[in-house]
Amino acid sequence: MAKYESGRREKAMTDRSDQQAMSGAASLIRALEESGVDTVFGIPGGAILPAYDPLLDSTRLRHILVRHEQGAGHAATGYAQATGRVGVCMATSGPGATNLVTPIADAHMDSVPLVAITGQVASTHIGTDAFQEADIVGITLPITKHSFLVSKADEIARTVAEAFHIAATGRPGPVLIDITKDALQSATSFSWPVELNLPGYRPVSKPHAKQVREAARMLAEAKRPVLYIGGGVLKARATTEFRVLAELTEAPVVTTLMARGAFPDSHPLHLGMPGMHGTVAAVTALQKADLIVALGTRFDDRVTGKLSSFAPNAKVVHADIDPAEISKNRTADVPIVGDCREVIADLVVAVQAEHAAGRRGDYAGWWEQLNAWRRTYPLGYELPADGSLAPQQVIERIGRLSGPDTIFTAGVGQHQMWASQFISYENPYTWLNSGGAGTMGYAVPAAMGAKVGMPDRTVWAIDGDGCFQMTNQELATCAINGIPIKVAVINNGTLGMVRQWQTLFYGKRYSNTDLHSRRIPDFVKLAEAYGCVGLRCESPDDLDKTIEQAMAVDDAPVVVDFVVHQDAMVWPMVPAGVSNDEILAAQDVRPDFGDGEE
Ligand SMILES: Cc1ncc(C[n+]2csc(CCOP(=O)(O)OP(=O)(O)O)c2C)c(N)n1
Repeated sequence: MAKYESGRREKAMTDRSDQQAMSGAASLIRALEESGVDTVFGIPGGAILPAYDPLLDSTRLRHILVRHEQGAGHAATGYAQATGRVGVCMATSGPGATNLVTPIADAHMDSVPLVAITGQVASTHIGTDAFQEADIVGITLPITKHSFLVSKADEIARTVAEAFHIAATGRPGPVLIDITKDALQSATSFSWPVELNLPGYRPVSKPHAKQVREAARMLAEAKRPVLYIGGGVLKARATTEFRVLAELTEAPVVTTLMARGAFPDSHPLHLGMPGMHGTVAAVTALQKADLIVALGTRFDDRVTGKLSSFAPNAKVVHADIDPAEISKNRTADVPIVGDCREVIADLVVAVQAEHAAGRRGDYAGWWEQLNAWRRTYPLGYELPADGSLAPQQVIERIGRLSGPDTIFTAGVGQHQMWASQFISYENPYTWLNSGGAGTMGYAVPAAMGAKVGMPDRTVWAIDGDGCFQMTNQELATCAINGIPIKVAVINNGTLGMVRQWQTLFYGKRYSNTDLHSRRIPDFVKLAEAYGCVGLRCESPDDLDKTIEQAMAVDDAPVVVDFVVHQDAMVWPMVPAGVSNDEILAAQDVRPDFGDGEE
């Protein structure tokens, strides 16, 4: 049994008192306070109502009343991704709880620490199809790291402590606490700290030294290595250690969609993002590598393309905190289970030992090749011939004008890929997106959560006109609660990414992708209706001026309707299910790798 240490240990200890009598609901609020929570996003309703009463008296918890539970969930994950702390959301039973399903699934796919608290009908009513009954534990079982159904007041505080411990340790993830109404209403006695009772939950953090030494030896022997890093490097807060490793080895680095910002984009060792819309240099480096050192990443299908043809000549070192990831998709020659920060720190020492023994990798020829690919196939885009706005240009200028400390969130679609490609991420935790689930509607609530967690930072949501229409009701939450986010709606009037696939793979038959959102709704009026500043930009001549106007507003949320050209496409591209060897740098442009495969 482990003793739970809260994020605010000192506070918890000074406030500690033995065995206070209170309701289960009050014990929930106290346990959240003692766990270091400062913000809860949620909406009340019948089953969770007892918890909202003591919440009113809490001076340590800020509850932000959202407009839809999905907004609460994504706000909590945005908060968590920006701050590194556990995000918390709360909903009532039945439809309140099921509205949390998408953000819980999203957090599960992207390993985000989240505690979702739901009210449940009284324990005597469970299984009777009672009003607003839903088996949310059952529904979310496959998409949570762990879930609890609590039907006794005495178990609430310990469950909260366990939930935070599970969400934040090992591979982070969402934990559900479903509490019956009678448990919230019953009397209990509260004491803190509590003993955790989690038999069998012991995530391995310390890597095996022999495996780490083997990885260092392989790095010294390799001719064409690649350091392939994923979101795990950010989750482990290992970016400083990683930079040391990269500069020590001088091996090229690729950062997945979930790892953007983990290594500065401007760094000469950085080749950019791999995968379906990765740079030619990053995709091809992995493809032609003789050694891939994969750190906190999971060989996702969007990275590997057709798995059987992925990096055919590479040996693989794979380090991950979750043993289930190792050799899941690609067999690891050297498996390392451990926390990325510890793995990388140990790897630095092992590589130094190799160097001291005169064994240092010689990658000069490799870099010559990589630099040639970088030079020949840089990321780029064409400006529309009709003088209208290029979406890539809008996103690039927002990135340039807002500076390296700005936090960006994105929806899902073309704008998400362009935001990953054309904004230069120099610092960790500045890029938040829904990578694994690809959840449209993530950007606005996640930006809200990020801004609440990091109030001194500028937060831009780069959103599509489709995504924006899924969760923009949280603008009301932002306006009322003084959360001045900035939203760039990249308005191409269509479900752009789907349209791109229709253009390329369905003979330009545009079935149900036209949103008509240049006409309806009027995003400027919508913004104003929600108490935000609304701006519109339709011409490149007004671009910088409009962004600066949006930047100048710091006391209200701002929405900018950027009316952009409809036909822009995301390049490079590896079509789904195809080998990464088939990457297209642009439409009909197949790179020449000098190996006769043109
Ligand atoms: C909730 C949800 N529904 C459907 C999809 C499928 N999908 C992926 S991208 C996309 C289009 C997004 O359109 P928009 O927000 O306008 O962004 P754009 O691609 O035009 O930049 C759709 C429908 C999804 N990812 N998520």
